[in-house]
Amino acid sequence: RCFHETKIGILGVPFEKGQPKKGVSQGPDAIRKAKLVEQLSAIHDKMDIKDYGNISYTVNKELEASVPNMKGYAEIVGCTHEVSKNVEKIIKEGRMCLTLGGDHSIALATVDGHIKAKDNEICVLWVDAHADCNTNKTTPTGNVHGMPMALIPYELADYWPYLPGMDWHKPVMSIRNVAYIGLRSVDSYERLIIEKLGVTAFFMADVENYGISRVVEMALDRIDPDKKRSLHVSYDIDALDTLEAPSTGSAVRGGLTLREGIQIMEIAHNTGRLGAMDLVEVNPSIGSESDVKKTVEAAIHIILAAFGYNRKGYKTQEPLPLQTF
Ligand code: 4U7
Ligand code: MN
Ligand code: MN
Ligand code: MN
Repeated sequence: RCFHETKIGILGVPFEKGQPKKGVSQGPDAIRKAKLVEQLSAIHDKMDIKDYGNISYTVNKELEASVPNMKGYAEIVGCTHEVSKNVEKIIKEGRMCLTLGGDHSIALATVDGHIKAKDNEICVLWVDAHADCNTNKTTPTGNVHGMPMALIPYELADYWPYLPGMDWHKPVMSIRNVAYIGLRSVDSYERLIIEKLGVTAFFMADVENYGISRVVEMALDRIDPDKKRSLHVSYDIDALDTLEAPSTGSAVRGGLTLREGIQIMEIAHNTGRLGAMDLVEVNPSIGSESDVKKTVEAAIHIILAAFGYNRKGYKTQEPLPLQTF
């Protein structure tokens, strides 16, 4: 076997204030406990994995309720600033950054950190049942895990009020470098945004029509036509069908199979340009013990595929050992 070194930094973000359900903050530790690092290490013998542990942050209570329709605002500001700094640092240390959530609000910060580390030369695949592009004026719930995608691109910056405490956050990337895969639960204002801005979006019907491999190839072609950007995959486990990933807070039936979910990351890996990945919204407090086990195992399969696990087995350069009996 001849492999280049694979350098990964793991960052746990036990954050759950971007949505109302308890338990999603236990996602990172549940995934670690199912032997994530051990299984990543077994992919090949040049895996270099550093676990940076779970993030801690402080909250400025004065920010609470300073923006209408954004629940948990002060906590969001405190956590995301810390996440952005850590992701930037990990990537600048030469590692691909694997962020374990936590709810999806944290992705506004993982993308920000990636942008800062790579001078804005990134593109984003958003794998999700939902479009997560509500602003505080369009949100039906006030839950910030439904908003990160509206905070990331500059095309939507003017639709926000001033966000106190978020001055570090720079919406400098274009929505043209973002694609969705797996959509099937999109609010009407989100649909308006997608259509008005011409966002590259592959809904479940597209997965059925083209097959997942063509969908991913088309998405990558659109968001990085010159094949030179660092790829960020923000993977909400609810992109998978509820049968595959029941332990998550906003499950929607009719989703991706685990096989499709794995293939997305195999293709992402094969680009050679994966720079960062988020795996979010695994909630070990939802469902039965076997539901949780199933969901965590699905998350691990998806992560392993991202970092080179090959379902075909690996090529060897050694001849078969001679049988001497
Ligand atoms: B997730 C929702 F209204 N769109 O904004 C909202 F349906 O990160 C759901 O994808 C958001 O899980 C789901 O609250 C956010 C709702
Ligand atoms: Mn979702
Ligand atoms: Mn999401
Ligand atoms: Mn979700």
